[in-house]
Amino acid sequence: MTALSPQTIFLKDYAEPHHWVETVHLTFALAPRATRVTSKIVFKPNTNNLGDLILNGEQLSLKSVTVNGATVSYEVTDTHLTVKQADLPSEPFTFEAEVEISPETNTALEGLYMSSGMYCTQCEAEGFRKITYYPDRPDVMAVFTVRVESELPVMLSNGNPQASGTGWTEWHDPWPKPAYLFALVAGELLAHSGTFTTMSGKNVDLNIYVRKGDEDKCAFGMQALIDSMVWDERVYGREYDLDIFNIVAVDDFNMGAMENKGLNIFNSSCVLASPETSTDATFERVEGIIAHEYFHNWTGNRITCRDWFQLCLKEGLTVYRDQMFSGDIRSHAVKRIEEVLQLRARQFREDNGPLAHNVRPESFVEINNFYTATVYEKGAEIIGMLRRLIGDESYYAGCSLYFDRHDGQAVTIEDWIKVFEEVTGRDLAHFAQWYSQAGTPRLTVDEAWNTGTLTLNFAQSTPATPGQDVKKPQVLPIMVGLIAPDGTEVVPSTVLEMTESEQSFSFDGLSERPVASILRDFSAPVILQRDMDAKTRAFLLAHDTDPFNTWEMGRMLAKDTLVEMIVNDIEPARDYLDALKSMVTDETKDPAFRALCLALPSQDDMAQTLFDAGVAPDPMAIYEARENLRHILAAELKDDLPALYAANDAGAFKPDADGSGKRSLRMAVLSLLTLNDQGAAAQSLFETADNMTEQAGALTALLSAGIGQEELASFYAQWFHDRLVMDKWFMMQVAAAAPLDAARIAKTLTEHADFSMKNPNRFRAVFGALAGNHGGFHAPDGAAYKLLADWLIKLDPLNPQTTARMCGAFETWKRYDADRQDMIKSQLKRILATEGLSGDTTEMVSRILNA
Ligand code: B3K
Ligand code: ZN
Repeated sequence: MTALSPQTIFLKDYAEPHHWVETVHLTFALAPRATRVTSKIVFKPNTNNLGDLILNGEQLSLKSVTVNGATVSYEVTDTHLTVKQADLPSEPFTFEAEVEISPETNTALEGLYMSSGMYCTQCEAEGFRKITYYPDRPDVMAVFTVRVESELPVMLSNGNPQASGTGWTEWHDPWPKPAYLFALVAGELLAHSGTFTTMSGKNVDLNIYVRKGDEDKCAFGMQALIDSMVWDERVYGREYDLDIFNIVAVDDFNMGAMENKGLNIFNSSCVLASPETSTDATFERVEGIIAHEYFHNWTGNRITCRDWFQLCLKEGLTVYRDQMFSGDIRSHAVKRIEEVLQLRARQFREDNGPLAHNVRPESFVEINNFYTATVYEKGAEIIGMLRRLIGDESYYAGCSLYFDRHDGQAVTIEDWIKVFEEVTGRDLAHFAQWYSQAGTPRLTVDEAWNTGTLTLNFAQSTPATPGQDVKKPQVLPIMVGLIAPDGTEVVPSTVLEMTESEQSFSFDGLSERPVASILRDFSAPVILQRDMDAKTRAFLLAHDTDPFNTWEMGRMLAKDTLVEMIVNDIEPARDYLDALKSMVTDETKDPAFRALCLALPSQDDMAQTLFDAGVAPDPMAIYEARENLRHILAAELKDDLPALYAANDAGAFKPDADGSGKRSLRMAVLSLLTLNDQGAAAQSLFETADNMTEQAGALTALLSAGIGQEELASFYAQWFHDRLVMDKWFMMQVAAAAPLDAARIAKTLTEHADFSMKNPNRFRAVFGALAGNHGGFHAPDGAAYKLLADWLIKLDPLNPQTTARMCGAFETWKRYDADRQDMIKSQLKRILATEGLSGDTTEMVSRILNA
């Protein structure tokens, strides 16, 4: 046996496997600590690359191996089983093995494990190797037949049910797939069922399987699934391809959900929803994630990735598709603003720190560490830019060609780009650099006016990122419109294509000097640095026809205001206060949009903004300025808040865009109102609310104002039996804590009887909230740094994947003063020095430290 030593894998080293797989038969005799997995795999030597049979396998207790029914000599290490080429037939052969595994003790939640008495699996990216010996790589696609044996009433796997009897069920998946899409579930589950008729008239049975007690939280998810199926047929012409589509809700899950063929497995927090227990944000997330996993059926499953470096091929595209879907069924303007908020908060943060990497990375140690905002969200932005550059018609023609040409294949980014080159006749080599150059471009612009002609002089540059010192100019689609001084739009949205470091674009025939609205709809993922006075921003805020830029002007005014307050102790400018007031009280505007305008930039956003401007951010000063501004806004809007609060009562709860928009404005208003009325309105709403959005909104408003302890206790008494609502209870207290209280509150919560680090949702509720409470995480005593490090060290042996992911809390350490940097570094070094630290966490901490 050799030891398991983490190895760096490189994109450039890709080679086809020595063997392809034709069919797989698996039998699972389920038992909590001794599940027997019997495999029968037909291998075919790959004549392009002949060699030994190399199978992955980890934490397996091997019982037997045969080839064509006879014993064979083989070698086993902690990670592989190898049979020498000389000992194998040169024709296709049948490999059989029997292994034993222990799902009950599998706390890493990867492979086959148990959650609240049910068996379930998570194989992406490399979990199948913890189930049996197999070439666990996405380019090996095969047809699977699976037999499950147990006493449990529900036994599921991929594909269609084929046969069943007492104590067993057989499933057959006719579509070749890589092992990462394998899934198995068994348990005492109830189904919420539905049906769907596809565009060619095929009936599909739909089920959401849940534990008893959750049956009444499935209706919304079922409707979202049906909406997604309709949308993918209508917009992309993609039809579902099995007789059945199953979703299962699981409590212990490392991420949101997983797109296993015909058997999606969901974190219960991302599929269950009811008005009393779920907020509007949860409803929206459930809808988006159900759509995302369903859309993977074509972008990911029917067409998959050749290797894990191509992850963005399926993830970026599928995020883009789910964003389009959500925009279509909700509001494009609101969704786009939310997407950009998310992109800036997570992806720009990543791109501007030690973890910056290409959308298609060139090396990794642990692929699970690359399921990042860059791969997902920047990956989606690339698709959006491509569509802007080539237009809708070419975009859909390229997608159709991609689906036709590569169905059933494991492909690369080059294959994806090539279809668009073919349909447009364009060379997209420069554009494709978005996949291989990390970092967020800075775009500057200055304007020149000369009798009737406005010239925009753009310059772009991208700061160095780890391992990439020299950056080249990117292809940037810059959407621009021009507004005349009287507020009319004289040039509608036009896409300028910038390809050089410096480039100018002119608009002539103008009678008066217009104001340019630049980067409409956030047409490229860049940081636009544009000198603009408050008056011009306020002008665009009032007159721009592009909703994204309208919001963006308000946001820039808010940021400028906060910067002045933090750095120079200057009171907010009148232009900002007046503009905000007129936007928030403008009843012709969508309430959801007004709520977004009222929301202040986050503390983390302000820290990055200051750092970009060359100022080391002081987290306490940021917190105080932001609180101060909240009080100033509450006073400015004193007369408007009660009326706005009353006018935006959405009435009976419906989780649609209209209702949720009104509630989001109402809750944003309540948060300020609470600063004026000592919590009277929030307390009364807390008592009477019939939905979680308002109940939790009221509680958050109280906690953020430093009150609400009684309500917090009564919330617990009302909901202690509901694990998903309890996650909110844990999260809210830490998220709303004042800086000097946050670590203490988080620590007390870890001592609560309902805290468990084995459940990723609960762990994230406390520590995700702590890391997200900027002032609290960066409190001067370093208590939060230490507390998080203590718990990461405790969690790592149980669940390396979640531990590694949470290390990202420290990724911004370079922004802060020397004291904070030293404190963070010493915690990171302490984590790194932990005996037996997982490869996942070692890779993350080392990357963060080597900044
Ligand atoms: N493909 C999965 C993510 C798997 C993460 C593995 N660490 C969910 C998704 O993106 O749809
Ligand atoms: Zn995905």
